[in-house]
Amino acid sequence: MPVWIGLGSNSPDAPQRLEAALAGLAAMDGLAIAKVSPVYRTEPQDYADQPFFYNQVLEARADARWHPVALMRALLELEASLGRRRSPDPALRFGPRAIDIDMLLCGEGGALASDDPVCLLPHPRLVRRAFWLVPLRDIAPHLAIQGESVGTHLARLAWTMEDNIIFQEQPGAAGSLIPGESND
Ligand code: PH2
Ligand code: MG
Ligand code: MG
Repeated sequence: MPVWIGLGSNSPDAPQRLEAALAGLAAMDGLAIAKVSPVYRTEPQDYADQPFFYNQVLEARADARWHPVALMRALLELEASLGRRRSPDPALRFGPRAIDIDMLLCGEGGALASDDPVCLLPHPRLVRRAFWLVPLRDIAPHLAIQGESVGTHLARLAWTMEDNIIFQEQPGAAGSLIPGESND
């Protein structure tokens, strides 16, 4: 089963954190990394007052023993082992993070849908984040997300790129969070 995973960090050693996450994923049994996007620097979204992030997307093949929910739990464990500490303060849900490993899409063509509360697929905020869609387009432009191409989703967002730095205007009320959605 193909799976597309997003990495993010805005700690001072972010590039090393992304490398450690890639190495950790490569070392997982039954998971083979197939493609890796460039690393982008990206303007923080959803919580503006924090350093710019480094983001990257990769494509992996998970063998049959990996149910998406089990894979999601393994990704959360890998995050924790790489120094991720979750703040109990809900205001910091989108705040600074040492390492974030997010499952973005799963299944052939990214078509697997899941409403499992620990593993919503497609990732509920994927289509409004240029910091995921730009690197995803680099490695998998053919994917359809909810029936539309990565490029079509990107064309709806107010974003620009300069020297591999992605800027995006914070969406207004229309782009605000759906209460209850998750996969942080
Ligand atoms: N992750 C968030 C919140 N905001 N902004 C950028 N640019 N990159 C991220 O990875 C990111 C974010 C919550 O996971
Ligand atoms: Mg996350
Ligand atoms: Mg995230």
